[in-house]
Amino acid sequence: MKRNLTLVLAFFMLPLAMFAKSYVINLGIVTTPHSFHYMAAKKFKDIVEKGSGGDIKVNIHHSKSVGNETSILQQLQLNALQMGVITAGPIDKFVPAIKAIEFPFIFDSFAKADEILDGKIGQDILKSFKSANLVGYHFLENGFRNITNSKKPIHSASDVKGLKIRVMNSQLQIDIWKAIGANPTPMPWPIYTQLSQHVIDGQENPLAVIDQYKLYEVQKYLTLTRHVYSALVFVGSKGFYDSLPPKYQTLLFDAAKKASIYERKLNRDKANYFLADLKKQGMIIDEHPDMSSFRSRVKSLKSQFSGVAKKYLEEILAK
Ligand code: EAX
Repeated sequence: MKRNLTLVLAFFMLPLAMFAKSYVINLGIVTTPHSFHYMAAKKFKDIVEKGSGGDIKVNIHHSKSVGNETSILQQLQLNALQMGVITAGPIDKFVPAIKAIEFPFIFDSFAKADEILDGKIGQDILKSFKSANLVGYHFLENGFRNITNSKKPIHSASDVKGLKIRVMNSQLQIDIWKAIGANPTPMPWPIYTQLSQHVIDGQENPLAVIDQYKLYEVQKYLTLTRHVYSALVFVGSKGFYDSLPPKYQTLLFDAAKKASIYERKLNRDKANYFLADLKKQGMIIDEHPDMSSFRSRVKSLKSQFSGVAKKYLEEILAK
Protein backbone atom coordinates (compact mmCIF):
# COMPACT_ATOMS: atom_id res chain seq x y z
CA MET A 1 0.00 0.00 0.00
CA LYS A 2 2.76 2.41 1.05
CA ARG A 3 4.73 1.61 -2.12
CA ASN A 4 1.70 2.37 -4.26
CA LEU A 5 1.23 5.71 -2.51
CA THR A 6 4.87 6.58 -3.15
CA LEU A 7 4.48 5.72 -6.83
CA VAL A 8 1.32 7.84 -7.10
CA LEU A 9 3.03 10.80 -5.39
CA ALA A 10 6.10 10.42 -7.67
CA PHE A 11 3.81 10.36 -10.70
CA PHE A 12 2.23 13.67 -9.79
CA MET A 13 5.42 15.33 -8.39
CA LEU A 14 7.64 14.55 -11.40
CA PRO A 15 5.78 16.84 -13.83
CA LEU A 16 5.85 19.65 -11.23
CA ALA A 17 9.61 19.25 -10.90
CA MET A 18 9.91 19.31 -14.67
CA PHE A 19 8.04 22.64 -14.76
CA ALA A 20 10.22 24.34 -12.01
CA LYS A 21 11.27 27.57 -13.79
CA SER A 22 14.99 27.85 -14.52
CA TYR A 23 16.99 31.06 -14.92
CA VAL A 24 20.34 32.00 -16.46
CA ILE A 25 22.50 34.82 -15.08
CA ASN A 26 25.13 36.12 -17.49
CA LEU A 27 27.62 37.99 -15.30
CA GLY A 28 30.17 40.36 -16.87
CA ILE A 29 33.57 41.54 -15.58
CA VAL A 30 36.48 43.22 -17.39
CA THR A 31 39.23 41.46 -15.44
CA THR A 32 40.86 38.04 -15.78
CA PRO A 33 40.28 34.88 -13.69
CA HIS A 34 43.34 35.89 -11.62
CA SER A 35 41.53 38.98 -10.32
CA PHE A 36 39.57 39.50 -7.11
CA HIS A 37 36.63 40.62 -9.27
CA TYR A 38 36.56 37.06 -10.71
CA MET A 39 36.99 35.34 -7.34
CA ALA A 40 34.01 37.29 -6.02
CA ALA A 41 31.94 36.38 -9.09
CA LYS A 42 32.87 32.68 -8.70
CA LYS A 43 31.82 32.69 -5.02
CA PHE A 44 28.53 34.36 -6.03
CA LYS A 45 28.01 31.70 -8.73
CA ASP A 46 28.62 28.82 -6.30
CA ILE A 47 26.23 30.20 -3.67
CA VAL A 48 23.44 30.99 -6.16
CA GLU A 49 23.62 27.67 -8.06
CA LYS A 50 23.70 25.68 -4.82
CA GLY A 51 21.03 27.80 -3.13
CA SER A 52 18.63 27.48 -6.07
CA GLY A 53 19.11 23.72 -6.36
CA GLY A 54 20.35 24.30 -9.88
CA ASP A 55 17.32 26.33 -11.00
CA ILE A 56 19.64 29.32 -11.52
CA LYS A 57 22.79 28.94 -13.68
CA VAL A 58 25.47 31.63 -13.54
CA ASN A 59 27.81 32.13 -16.52
CA ILE A 60 30.84 34.35 -15.78
CA HIS A 61 32.05 36.33 -18.81
CA HIS A 62 35.53 37.60 -17.85
CA SER A 63 38.43 39.54 -19.47
CA LYS A 64 36.18 42.15 -21.09
CA SER A 65 34.57 39.40 -23.25
CA VAL A 66 31.18 41.16 -23.03
CA GLY A 67 32.54 44.73 -23.22
CA ASN A 68 34.02 47.41 -20.95
CA GLU A 69 32.44 48.40 -17.63
CA THR A 70 30.34 51.19 -19.14
CA SER A 71 29.02 48.78 -21.81
CA ILE A 72 28.26 46.11 -19.18
CA LEU A 73 26.20 48.66 -17.23
CA GLN A 74 24.28 49.61 -20.40
CA GLN A 75 23.59 45.92 -21.09
CA LEU A 76 22.39 45.46 -17.51
CA GLN A 77 19.91 48.30 -18.01
CA LEU A 78 18.50 46.36 -20.99
CA ASN A 79 18.60 42.94 -19.24
CA ALA A 80 20.97 41.78 -21.97
CA LEU A 81 23.28 40.89 -19.07
CA GLN A 82 21.92 40.10 -15.62
CA MET A 83 24.87 40.78 -13.25
CA GLY A 84 28.25 42.47 -13.16
CA VAL A 85 31.10 43.16 -10.74
CA ILE A 86 31.82 46.78 -11.64
CA THR A 87 34.21 49.43 -10.36
CA ALA A 88 32.50 52.40 -8.72
CA GLY A 89 34.25 54.92 -11.03
CA PRO A 90 32.35 54.23 -14.27
CA ILE A 91 29.08 53.76 -12.33
CA ASP A 92 28.91 57.48 -11.51
CA LYS A 93 27.57 58.26 -15.02
CA PHE A 94 24.56 56.03 -14.21
CA VAL A 95 24.21 56.59 -10.44
CA PRO A 96 25.57 60.10 -9.60
CA ALA A 97 25.16 59.51 -5.86
CA ILE A 98 28.10 57.06 -5.92
CA LYS A 99 30.51 59.97 -6.57
CA ALA A 100 30.34 60.66 -2.83
CA ILE A 101 32.36 57.52 -2.02
CA GLU A 102 34.84 58.13 -4.84
CA PHE A 103 36.01 61.47 -3.43
CA PRO A 104 39.74 61.57 -2.56
CA PHE A 105 41.02 60.88 0.94
CA ILE A 106 37.62 60.39 2.61
CA PHE A 107 38.53 56.91 3.86
CA ASP A 108 41.81 56.34 5.71
CA SER A 109 41.22 52.68 6.54
CA PHE A 110 39.34 49.57 5.46
CA ALA A 111 37.29 49.82 8.66
CA LYS A 112 36.18 53.37 7.82
CA ALA A 113 35.22 52.30 4.30
CA ASP A 114 33.19 49.35 5.62
CA GLU A 115 31.48 51.57 8.21
CA ILE A 116 30.22 53.92 5.49
CA LEU A 117 29.59 51.47 2.63
CA ASP A 118 27.79 48.91 4.82
CA GLY A 119 26.01 51.62 6.81
CA LYS A 120 23.01 53.79 5.96
CA ILE A 121 24.83 56.02 3.46
CA GLY A 122 26.15 53.08 1.44
CA GLN A 123 22.84 51.25 1.57
CA ASP A 124 20.96 54.36 0.43
CA ILE A 125 23.39 54.76 -2.48
CA LEU A 126 22.79 51.11 -3.47
CA LYS A 127 19.02 51.63 -3.30
CA SER A 128 19.34 54.56 -5.69
CA PHE A 129 20.58 52.19 -8.44
CA LYS A 130 16.97 51.27 -9.23
CA SER A 131 16.36 54.75 -10.68
CA ALA A 132 18.89 53.76 -13.38
CA ASN A 133 17.04 50.48 -14.00
CA LEU A 134 19.81 48.68 -12.10
CA VAL A 135 20.08 46.84 -8.78
CA GLY A 136 22.91 47.69 -6.37
CA TYR A 137 23.35 44.46 -4.41
CA HIS A 138 26.50 45.00 -2.36
CA PHE A 139 29.84 46.84 -2.22
CA LEU A 140 33.04 44.87 -2.42
CA GLU A 141 36.63 46.02 -2.80
CA ASN A 142 39.11 47.03 -5.45
CA GLY A 143 41.33 48.77 -2.88
CA PHE A 144 43.13 52.06 -2.24
CA ARG A 145 44.36 53.51 -5.52
CA ASN A 146 48.03 54.47 -6.04
CA ILE A 147 49.72 56.20 -8.95
CA THR A 148 52.34 54.59 -11.21
CA ASN A 149 54.26 56.05 -14.15
CA SER A 150 57.14 55.29 -16.52
CA LYS A 151 58.77 58.73 -16.56
CA LYS A 152 59.97 59.87 -13.11
CA PRO A 153 59.63 59.53 -9.35
CA ILE A 154 56.49 61.23 -7.99
CA HIS A 155 56.93 62.50 -4.44
CA SER A 156 54.60 65.50 -4.37
CA ALA A 157 51.72 66.77 -6.50
CA SER A 158 54.03 69.12 -8.42
CA ASP A 159 55.86 66.07 -9.82
CA VAL A 160 52.66 65.01 -11.63
CA LYS A 161 52.59 68.16 -13.78
CA GLY A 162 51.96 67.36 -17.45
CA LEU A 163 52.09 63.56 -17.09
CA LYS A 164 49.55 61.74 -19.31
CA ILE A 165 47.68 59.72 -16.69
CA ARG A 166 44.99 57.21 -17.67
CA VAL A 167 41.89 57.48 -15.52
CA MET A 168 38.62 55.54 -15.39
CA ASN A 169 35.68 56.65 -17.51
CA SER A 170 34.44 59.08 -14.80
CA GLN A 171 34.25 62.88 -14.85
CA LEU A 172 35.19 63.00 -11.16
CA GLN A 173 38.36 60.98 -11.75
CA ILE A 174 39.25 63.29 -14.68
CA ASP A 175 38.67 66.33 -12.43
CA ILE A 176 40.80 64.87 -9.62
CA TRP A 177 43.86 64.42 -11.82
CA LYS A 178 43.38 67.75 -13.57
CA ALA A 179 43.32 69.43 -10.13
CA ILE A 180 46.52 67.60 -9.16
CA GLY A 181 48.17 68.87 -12.35
CA ALA A 182 48.22 65.84 -14.65
CA ASN A 183 46.95 65.51 -18.20
CA PRO A 184 44.20 62.88 -17.51
CA THR A 185 42.97 60.55 -20.28
CA PRO A 186 39.80 58.47 -19.65
CA MET A 187 40.26 54.94 -21.01
CA PRO A 188 38.47 51.61 -20.36
CA TRP A 189 40.36 48.78 -18.67
CA PRO A 190 42.73 46.99 -19.47
CA ILE A 191 45.53 49.39 -20.46
CA TYR A 192 48.79 47.37 -20.50
CA THR A 193 49.32 47.88 -24.24
CA GLN A 194 48.78 51.64 -24.07
CA LEU A 195 51.28 51.85 -21.20
CA SER A 196 53.82 49.70 -23.07
CA GLN A 197 53.49 51.89 -26.16
CA HIS A 198 53.78 55.08 -24.07
CA VAL A 199 50.44 56.35 -25.35
CA ILE A 200 50.02 57.20 -21.66
CA ASP A 201 52.73 57.79 -19.05
CA GLY A 202 50.92 56.39 -16.04
CA GLN A 203 47.79 55.15 -14.37
CA GLU A 204 46.35 54.68 -10.88
CA ASN A 205 45.03 51.49 -9.36
CA PRO A 206 45.18 49.36 -6.19
CA LEU A 207 48.36 47.32 -5.60
CA ALA A 208 46.50 44.07 -6.36
CA VAL A 209 45.55 45.26 -9.85
CA ILE A 210 49.04 46.69 -10.54
CA ASP A 211 50.58 43.34 -9.58
CA GLN A 212 47.99 41.01 -11.17
CA TYR A 213 48.29 42.84 -14.49
CA LYS A 214 52.12 42.90 -14.30
CA LEU A 215 52.17 46.67 -14.74
CA TYR A 216 55.63 46.60 -13.14
CA GLU A 217 56.83 45.49 -16.61
CA VAL A 218 55.79 48.83 -18.12
CA GLN A 219 55.77 51.17 -15.12
CA LYS A 220 59.00 51.96 -13.28
CA TYR A 221 57.68 54.22 -10.51
CA LEU A 222 54.99 53.64 -7.88
CA THR A 223 53.86 56.20 -5.29
CA LEU A 224 51.65 55.07 -2.41
CA THR A 225 49.17 57.93 -2.59
CA ARG A 226 46.10 55.85 -1.56
CA HIS A 227 44.22 58.81 -2.98
CA VAL A 228 40.84 57.13 -3.59
CA TYR A 229 39.25 54.09 -1.94
CA SER A 230 38.03 52.17 -4.99
CA ALA A 231 34.90 50.15 -4.32
CA LEU A 232 33.51 47.48 -6.60
CA VAL A 233 29.77 46.80 -6.77
CA PHE A 234 27.69 43.71 -7.47
CA VAL A 235 25.34 45.36 -9.96
CA GLY A 236 22.27 43.69 -11.48
CA SER A 237 19.60 44.17 -14.10
CA LYS A 238 16.39 45.48 -12.49
CA GLY A 239 14.32 43.86 -15.23
CA PHE A 240 15.82 40.47 -14.43
CA TYR A 241 15.51 41.00 -10.66
CA ASP A 242 11.83 41.92 -10.99
CA SER A 243 11.20 38.69 -12.96
CA LEU A 244 12.41 36.53 -10.07
CA PRO A 245 10.26 35.02 -7.31
CA PRO A 246 10.95 36.60 -3.87
CA LYS A 247 12.96 33.57 -2.67
CA TYR A 248 15.48 34.04 -5.49
CA GLN A 249 15.56 37.84 -5.03
CA THR A 250 16.61 37.19 -1.44
CA LEU A 251 19.10 34.54 -2.57
CA LEU A 252 20.85 36.98 -4.93
CA PHE A 253 21.21 39.64 -2.25
CA ASP A 254 22.47 37.04 0.24
CA ALA A 255 24.95 35.59 -2.27
CA ALA A 256 26.27 39.07 -3.22
CA LYS A 257 26.77 39.94 0.46
CA LYS A 258 28.61 36.69 1.28
CA ALA A 259 30.75 36.94 -1.87
CA SER A 260 31.61 40.59 -1.07
CA ILE A 261 32.70 39.82 2.49
CA TYR A 262 34.73 36.87 1.17
CA GLU A 263 36.45 39.01 -1.48
CA ARG A 264 37.26 41.89 0.89
CA LYS A 265 39.08 39.42 3.17
CA LEU A 266 40.99 37.90 0.22
CA ASN A 267 42.08 41.36 -0.90
CA ARG A 268 43.13 42.55 2.57
CA ASP A 269 44.94 39.35 3.50
CA LYS A 270 47.22 39.79 0.46
CA ALA A 271 47.83 43.55 0.74
CA ASN A 272 51.38 43.12 2.11
CA TYR A 273 52.16 40.44 -0.47
CA PHE A 274 51.43 42.74 -3.38
CA LEU A 275 53.67 45.55 -2.09
CA ALA A 276 56.50 43.09 -1.44
CA ASP A 277 56.10 41.55 -4.90
CA LEU A 278 56.14 44.93 -6.64
CA LYS A 279 59.40 45.72 -4.82
CA LYS A 280 60.78 42.31 -5.88
CA GLN A 281 59.76 43.04 -9.47
CA GLY A 282 61.95 46.14 -9.39
CA MET A 283 59.51 49.04 -9.08
CA ILE A 284 60.95 52.18 -7.48
CA ILE A 285 58.42 52.83 -4.69
CA ASP A 286 57.85 56.03 -2.72
CA GLU A 287 56.07 54.80 0.41
CA HIS A 288 55.90 58.21 2.09
CA PRO A 289 54.91 60.85 -0.48
CA ASP A 290 54.06 64.46 0.39
CA MET A 291 50.36 63.77 0.90
CA SER A 292 49.46 67.33 1.95
CA SER A 293 50.43 68.52 -1.54
CA PHE A 294 47.89 66.12 -3.06
CA ARG A 295 45.14 66.80 -0.49
CA SER A 296 45.41 70.57 -0.89
CA ARG A 297 44.87 70.37 -4.67
CA VAL A 298 41.69 68.25 -4.57
CA LYS A 299 39.73 69.61 -1.62
CA SER A 300 38.14 72.38 -3.75
CA LEU A 301 36.44 69.69 -5.87
CA LYS A 302 33.76 69.50 -3.17
CA SER A 303 32.24 72.67 -4.64
CA GLN A 304 31.43 70.77 -7.85
CA PHE A 305 29.13 68.39 -5.98
CA SER A 306 25.36 68.87 -6.01
CA GLY A 307 22.18 66.94 -5.18
CA VAL A 308 22.38 63.63 -3.35
CA ALA A 309 26.10 63.21 -4.07
CA LYS A 310 26.75 66.46 -2.18
CA LYS A 311 24.42 65.40 0.65
CA TYR A 312 26.19 62.03 1.09
CA LEU A 313 29.68 63.54 0.77
CA GLU A 314 28.91 66.09 3.49
CA GLU A 315 27.53 63.31 5.72
CA ILE A 316 30.67 61.22 5.20
CA LEU A 317 32.99 64.16 5.90
CA ALA A 318 31.02 64.99 9.06
CA LYS A 319 31.58 61.50 10.53
O1 EAX B 1 40.75 46.51 -12.16
O2 EAX B 1 39.44 50.47 -14.58
C1 EAX B 1 40.06 50.46 -13.49
O3 EAX B 1 41.12 51.07 -13.27
C2 EAX B 1 39.45 49.66 -12.37
O4 EAX B 1 40.26 49.76 -11.21
C3 EAX B 1 39.27 48.21 -12.76
O5 EAX B 1 38.64 47.57 -11.65
C4 EAX B 1 40.60 47.55 -13.04
